[in-house]
Parts: sequence; C-alpha cells; structure tokens
Amino acid sequence: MMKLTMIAAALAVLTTAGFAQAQGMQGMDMKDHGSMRGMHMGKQADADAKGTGTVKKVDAEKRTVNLAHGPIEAIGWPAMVMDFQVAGGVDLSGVAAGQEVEFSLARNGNNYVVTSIAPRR
Ligand SMILES: [Cu+2]
Repeated sequence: MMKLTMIAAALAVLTTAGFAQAQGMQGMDMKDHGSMRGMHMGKQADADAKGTGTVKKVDAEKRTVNLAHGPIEAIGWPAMVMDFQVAGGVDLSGVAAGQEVEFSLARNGNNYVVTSIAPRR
C-alpha cells in the first residue's frame, strides 16, 4: 500500500514536469505579454483559425501586424494584443492601423502566421 502511494506520487511529479516542459517548448513568441504564453497552448488546430480584432500597427517591410484580437475559439486563445508574422502573398496594402479586421491564422512551427486579413464588413 505504501509502495503504491509512493509510485503514484512519483508518477504525478514526472507527469507535471513533462507537462511544464512541453508548455515551455511550445511557447509562442509573445513579445508584449510573456505571461500569457501558456494560455496559447490550450488547444492546437491544424486548419486555419479565424479571428477578429483591431489593427494596432502594420509593418509592410517586415510583414508583421500588431493586432488586438478577440478570443480565438479554435485554438483556445484569450483576447490579447500581439504581433503576427504575415504569410507571403497576403496583400497588406489595404490594411491600416485602427481598422477592424477579420483574419485567419495557420500554424507554422511554434507560431501562427496570418494567412488572410481584411476589413470587417
Ligand atoms: Cu495572442
């Protein structure tokens, strides 16, 4: 009985450590709010995840956008402000700070990239 309890305790420790490590390794590049990293990893979707938000900043040269996005159900993200890399081929010429947008994200390694972005109608 004592032995079983100890094995169970050891397993619990191992499982917790493994989980923490997995979370760390999958951490997204969240420049503005590192504390939210873990929250991004609740779910993973291979299909594009759709979201809505407000454009804070566009850098056409670096091909990044900073979005204040709402919760993204498909991948379990809470609402937040963050930078995204924009996939090649996505036209950013019509995207400007202050716009309300709809966008799609696709998983790319440990990050998500914007695969479409357009003003909300
Ligand atoms: Cu985010």
